[in-house]
Amino acid sequence: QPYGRILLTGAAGGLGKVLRETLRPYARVLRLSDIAAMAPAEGPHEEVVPCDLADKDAVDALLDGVDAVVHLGGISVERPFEEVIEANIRGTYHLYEAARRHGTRRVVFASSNHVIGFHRQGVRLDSRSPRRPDGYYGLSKSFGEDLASFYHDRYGIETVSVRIGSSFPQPRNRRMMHTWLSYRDLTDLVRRGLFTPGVGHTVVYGVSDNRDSWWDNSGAAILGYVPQDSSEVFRAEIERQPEPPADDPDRIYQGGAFTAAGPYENL
Ligand code: NAI
Ligand code: 15L
Repeated sequence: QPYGRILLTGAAGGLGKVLRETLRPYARVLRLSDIAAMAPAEGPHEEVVPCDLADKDAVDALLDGVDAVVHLGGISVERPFEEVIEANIRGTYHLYEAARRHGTRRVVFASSNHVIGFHRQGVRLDSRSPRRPDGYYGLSKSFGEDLASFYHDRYGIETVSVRIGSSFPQPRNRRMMHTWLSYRDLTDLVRRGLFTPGVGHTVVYGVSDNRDSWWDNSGAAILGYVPQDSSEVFRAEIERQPEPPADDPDRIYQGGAFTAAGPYENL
């Protein structure tokens, strides 16, 4: 049974453009929102509503009539705290407050592997492993997961927080052989996050069936998620790239180069 209206934040972004197409069957109306320009609505099944997540009143209006949210909007790479706090920390708070006020019951939150990014590569983690954020961006996603937990305990809003690995058409480097999430598996995971009953607040890894994964995704069993794709088909191509030197963070930490960004001073 599709939802009446699903809100997709970050609709102008890389994953937003993908899910704009692939989530179509799951709602009578998809409300598409971003601070950046979006393609116009393609028909009555789409609404295009520009909004800055940092604007509390605008986000409140955005949630009017929304049954479920796929929350992708925000800063998606490591940036100075002053930037991250607006879209990701205030913005995600605004979203949950508006969801509470408007009776929205379900959120799928695009968290990130950067909440655990300072764990070393090869260490096997599950969804209960201690978080080790690798920057302000990872910290903001960690906050988002805690916000989801709080809004479930306090107000009963259910969330699936998906710690997305690397979701691109194909892996870009050796690290992403471990972290890659295909668009097909992403869509399946988001769909399950929207429709599986009784998830409370569930944290899962957004990763395909890659060889040598660092993540035990048994926490995703509640969703019945069984990834269909694997980075293996790209191995020969990716392994033509030179191996990074042994001291390159892309070879040491699960979060790769994000662990080495900053410091940000004299802004
Ligand atoms: P993206 O950067 O292409 O899309 C994010 C969108 O959020 C952009 O279109 C941007 O304009 C919008 N945005 C930024 N600030 C905003 C604000 N103040 N108000 C409203 N909208 C704002 O990122 P991508 O790759 O599509 O990722 C989507 C989500 O998934 C992000 O939350 C990202 O952190 C998360 N994610 C993505 C991964 C990936 O591999 N693509 C990996 C891990 C997490
Ligand atoms: C992320 O969180 C970013 O949004 C994405 O652009 C990639 O860098 C990804 O993590 C990754 O770790 O590969």
